[in-house]
Amino acid sequence: MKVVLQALPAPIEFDLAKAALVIIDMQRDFLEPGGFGEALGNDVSLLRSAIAPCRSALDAMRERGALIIHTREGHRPDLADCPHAKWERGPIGRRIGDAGPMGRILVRGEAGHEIVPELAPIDGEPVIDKSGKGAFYATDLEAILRSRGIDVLLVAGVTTEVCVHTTVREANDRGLRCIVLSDCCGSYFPQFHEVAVRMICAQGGIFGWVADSSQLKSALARAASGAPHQVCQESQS
Ligand code: TIU
Repeated sequence: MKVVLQALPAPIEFDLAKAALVIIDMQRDFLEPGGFGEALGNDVSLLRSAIAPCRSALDAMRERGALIIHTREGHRPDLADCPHAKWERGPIGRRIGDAGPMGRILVRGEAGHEIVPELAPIDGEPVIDKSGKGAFYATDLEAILRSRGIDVLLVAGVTTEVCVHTTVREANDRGLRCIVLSDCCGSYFPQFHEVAVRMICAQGGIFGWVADSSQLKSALARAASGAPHQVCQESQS
């Protein structure tokens, strides 16, 4: 199915069969008190506004049978994959691997490592466990995308300027077209979110395109109905 999305800096057309929704690190460790995000001194409530738009994009893509991929940032229980330079930057007593109210911070298998219930993966949706900020670093994400013939990523998740940006930059360098769904992303620093989103689509779309969940839903509905595509570029706040 051909989809035309009214994105910035320009509308983008793609085949839904070659597109995947990638939801980055919507984990309790980042979104709930007591996890890694809070240990770093952040107000984790700032990320929660991304949950409902993410769910809406997720439902729309699931309904149409599109590929959904979830990622989680975290480490092996023995921390063998956690570089010392990453570990030592946390506050003493609340570092990666330390015990917290949601289990050991940023460790696979612990409660804090799970994706928030609203966005929980369902059977058949690949979950990529990553130790870095980018979802391509030391993972099989690229192999999964190539084997399914994916050339467009719709990207959501947290945080906009850290794991979303890193992943989009990695994907862009691999020749994938990335569309960041701005309302489905969030940051502990609202000003960083705004600037990070603008950076992606500046300079004619230096790393990719930006749209939001309602533009995605309209584009999918329009494509499914066979209605003619809108050619005008809608303004976006
Ligand atoms: N701290 C912060 O903004 N982000 C991270 O540590 N990881 C992700 O963005 N997932």
